[in-house]
Amino acid sequence: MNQNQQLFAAAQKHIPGGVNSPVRAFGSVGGTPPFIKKGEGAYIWDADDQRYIDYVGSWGPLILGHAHPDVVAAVISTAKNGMSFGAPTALEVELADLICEMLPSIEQVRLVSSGTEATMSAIRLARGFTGRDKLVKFEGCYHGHADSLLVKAGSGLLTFGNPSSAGVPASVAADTLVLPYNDVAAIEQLFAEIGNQIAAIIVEPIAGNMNMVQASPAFVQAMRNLSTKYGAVLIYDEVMTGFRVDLQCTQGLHGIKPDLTCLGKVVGGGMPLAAFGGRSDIMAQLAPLGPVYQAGTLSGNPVAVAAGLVTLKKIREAGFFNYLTQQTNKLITGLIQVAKETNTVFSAQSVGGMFGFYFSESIPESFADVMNSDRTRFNAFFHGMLNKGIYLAPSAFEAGFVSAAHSDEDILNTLAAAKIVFNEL
Ligand code: HOZ
Repeated sequence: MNQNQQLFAAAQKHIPGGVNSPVRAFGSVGGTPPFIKKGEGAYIWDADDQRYIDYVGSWGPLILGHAHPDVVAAVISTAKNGMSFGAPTALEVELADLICEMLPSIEQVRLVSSGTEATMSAIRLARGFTGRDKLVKFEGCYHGHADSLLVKAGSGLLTFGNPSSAGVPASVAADTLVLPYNDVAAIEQLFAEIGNQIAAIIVEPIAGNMNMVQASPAFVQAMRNLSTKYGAVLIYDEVMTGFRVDLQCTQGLHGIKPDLTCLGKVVGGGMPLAAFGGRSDIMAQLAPLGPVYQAGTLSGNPVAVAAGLVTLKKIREAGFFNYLTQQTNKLITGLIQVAKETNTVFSAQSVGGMFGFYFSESIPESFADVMNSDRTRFNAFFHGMLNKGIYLAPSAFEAGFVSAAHSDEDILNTLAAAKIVFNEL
């Protein structure tokens, strides 16, 4: 057994499935997950000293690459003054101000520790604000693992073939209404029937947990118009897309002002930090101002805030996003070209530093389209690439990420590996 196999076997003794988050177990692709011991720039190294070009980037946060020196320096210097206080700090005020400056829809923001906390809290807030219970979500969208959101969800639930979780009371799930993604007629019909009972629509405006699927302009506009008309809260879950697809996130690209936005991943620069925010009249319902309770010992943790602040400041530097977008484009157009040369049925797309690729003729627009792509081919491609030192998300239902540390040479090496692997499929 190599080191990765030994560690995976040892991990299973005291950690369920050997992992602390299900997709990491390689359940849908099979095999042993590499245990990562180091990351630097675009690369990670496993316990057997194998180096990989990393297109997971900790599932999105590492937009600057692994262990960026400025982020590491900020974390160390902040930690030297104390790890956590459970009391307000100047740093969190700076981060809140910066988020509100970067995202005009956010007038007030609260910091939390994970994307799950952000979405769960945003939904409670929307329910408290409207006095209504019903929640609309879309098939294949994943918004973390709070009870009311684990209904027909994506990410690990799709990986393991069960898009709804055991342990969620039927009474809780009953208030979650699930519609097909990008289906304007379905959402119009639902609002016409029960629009005045709906507290919120929550959506990944570019879905990244059923692979990457983009919302159409008509769908986005319908969600905005219907929420406004019926007094429901429109929640953009930009945990994955926030500061990843554009400096103003998906909402900037769409020209849409959601009522609430959930952020995570990039906003924490690789540390456990997330946020939710939006209209100040809605945010004013939160305790201590209002009756909707939400709290956390590690909320606004100074070390995490320091990492997030440096990351946001770096991505605002002139040319950063253009470069990131250009590198991601090179990867995606290159993959499409190599697939063509090898007669592989394949499609791919990217927005900013986020991408999706599919073993299907055309880019999926819905959960049903994603389910029609060739997952057996994905699994073979995944392992072929892993063997060649290219680390992709271990599931056909996840998006991929490029960082500013990915060089032209990294991308060319990735394409050279892909050409060999496509030929072997
Ligand atoms: N839910 C994440 C993917 N969409 C996976 C998180 C993890 O395993 O770290």
